[in-house]
Amino acid sequence: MSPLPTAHLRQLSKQVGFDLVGFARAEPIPPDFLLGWLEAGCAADMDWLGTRAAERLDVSLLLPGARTVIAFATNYYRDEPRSSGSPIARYARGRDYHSTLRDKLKAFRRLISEAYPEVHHYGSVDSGPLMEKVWAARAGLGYVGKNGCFITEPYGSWVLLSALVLDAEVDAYAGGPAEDRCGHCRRCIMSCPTGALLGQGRVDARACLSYQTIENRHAEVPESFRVEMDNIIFGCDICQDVCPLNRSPVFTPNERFAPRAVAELGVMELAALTPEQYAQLIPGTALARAKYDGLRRNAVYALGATKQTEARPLLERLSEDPSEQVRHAAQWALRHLDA
Ligand code: B12
Ligand code: SF4
Ligand code: SF4
Repeated sequence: MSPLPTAHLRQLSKQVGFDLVGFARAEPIPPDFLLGWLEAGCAADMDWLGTRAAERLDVSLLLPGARTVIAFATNYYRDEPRSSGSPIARYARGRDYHSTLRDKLKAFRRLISEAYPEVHHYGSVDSGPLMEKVWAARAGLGYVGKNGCFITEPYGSWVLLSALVLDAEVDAYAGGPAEDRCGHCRRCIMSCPTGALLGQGRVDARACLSYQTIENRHAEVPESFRVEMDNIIFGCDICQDVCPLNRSPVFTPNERFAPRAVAELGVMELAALTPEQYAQLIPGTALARAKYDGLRRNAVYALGATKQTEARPLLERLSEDPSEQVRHAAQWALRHLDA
């Protein structure tokens, strides 16, 4: 089979609405980045990152005969005043990005199958066993900054990634990651409230508020981290907000990233969320991952962290909530108000 023309693939990528696309050879990934990180315990309890490590490191285990990985980046930056003070990280304020990216990838795969029916492909968005930052770097879309995020020239780090593995060659491959533009800057490392950034783009998930507010649904958030949850309820953008390479964000016209009504709520309103409001506001957004009690628990921590005395009546009510995690969080927040 002759190599697929990248000019045509770029055109198809644009047609389905990806903002950046690049091409990398499907070579195995040196294991140290992932295995060293897992061995150091940086994955916290996200065991799923280790269980499919072999596939993450070698895409030919996902698609026999893999030759090429196409990496895509999608800009999600929106800055509507009504959501500017939201305690929800930017990427999660609109429709669930998984479905937005999955739809684009599905459309791209359909076009590839029509144009090149003999080519097989394996696609993944976020939760699949693909190291998306590594592929985006190899495909020349940017590089991994000291804040652990993938930084592109046109959009900074306000991009979401996805990737597609093909069992065909393409006619041109990128020469590797873009030039590292961090230089001597350490702003993100100094600004991370919980010391989660270890240098060289390594993130200790155990200490990252993004992990604690989204993935840590079973255990309590350690007290030394709770006190840093100032206006942080789902995800954390601090190490991106302080980055000088994010100073000129590009506003995406993609309506699916437009903030939904939930992004207009403050911490107190989220702590007081009723099951009816939850059912009305949360389904279809990424916030559903934290579940009803997880979201309220986080909001309650945030009320305690900022010692909001006007929240006392609400916290007293929540200290008798049927959910153990909300109850414990409210009892802690009340103690913290008085400390
Ligand atoms: C697990 C995970 C998390 C964990 C751990 C974070 C981490 N940095 O590992 C937690 C829950 C903390 C998290 C948080 C966030 N996440 Co997250 N997360 C992932 C996930 C599922 C896997 C990441 C992973 O494999 N980590 C293991 C480490 C060892 O690998 P790595 O992250 O790729 O980093 C190493 C390599 O890239 C290597 N490297 C760097 N350059 C190069 C070049 C080459 C050639 C090679 C070989 C290697 C290499 O060095 C890095 C450090 O060792 C990816 C989706 C995916 N399938 O990839 C999303 C992903 C990384 N997350 C994403 C997002 C948006 C976030 C948040 C911004 C959300 C938020 N606002 O709260 C935060 C950012 C926190 C931070 N500062 O990084 C986006 C990143 C977008 C971007 N522009 O970078 C991704 C890609 C999801 C997506 N589909 O878009 N996340
Ligand atoms: S997302 Fe927040 S807690 Fe995590 S590394 Fe960045 S600044 Fe630190
Ligand atoms: S804040 Fe500075 S060190 Fe951190 S990612 Fe941005 S440029 Fe790099």
